[in-house]
Amino acid sequence: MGFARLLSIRPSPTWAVFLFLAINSASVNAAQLRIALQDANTGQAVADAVLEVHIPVAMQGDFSAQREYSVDQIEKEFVANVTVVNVGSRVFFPNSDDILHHVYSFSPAKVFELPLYGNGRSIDFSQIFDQTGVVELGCNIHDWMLGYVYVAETTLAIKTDENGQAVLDGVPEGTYTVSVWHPRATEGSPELQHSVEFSDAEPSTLRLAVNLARDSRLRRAPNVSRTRYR
Ligand SMILES: [Cu+2]
Repeated sequence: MGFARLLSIRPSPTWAVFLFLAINSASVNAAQLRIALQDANTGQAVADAVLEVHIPVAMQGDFSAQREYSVDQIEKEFVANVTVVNVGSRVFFPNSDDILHHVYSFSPAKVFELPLYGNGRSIDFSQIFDQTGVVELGCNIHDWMLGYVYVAETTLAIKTDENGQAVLDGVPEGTYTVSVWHPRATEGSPELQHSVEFSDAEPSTLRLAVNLARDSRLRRAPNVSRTRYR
């Protein structure tokens, strides 16, 4: 019986330590970015801002993934208003409304126009975003509909929540530029580019205040007509 025991391989404290080290080594040299963003004028939290960590091109291969995303159309708004994708990803544009929408973009990073379509067929329509940049979405029927697809170089980009906060894990150690983008951030705002040192010893925290232009977006038109376009 003692002999049989010698031959069997069982989990032991030694194995457990080995396993722990093996799992942990995969995340060694990964740092965390923590963000808190507020409006420089009002002090209010800024949601829907995108922060991107710009790593050298040679490193980007390890931080790329072609994923699938969805920008819905709900009650004549794009939902979410800002969607962060990494380059090469596909974005679907479902239409959850019982009316027709006509999605387009004139942005250099992705010029496209989807057919006019309503609820039901909408999953058929998608686009691959193969250039970095901000793509502004509009609807030919509803002028106030405005949305954004932020196409990042890598997966190292994240959007602030309603508290103006975001946490990005898995950033490689090193010093990189972190950019801040928001649809209403004013040009020349001093807080839009930062050099940040990342270390796995402790999170890198950015507490930022940005200047935002007033929200000049056209409010939705009153629902005076019941045509299929409204
Ligand atoms: Cu529309």
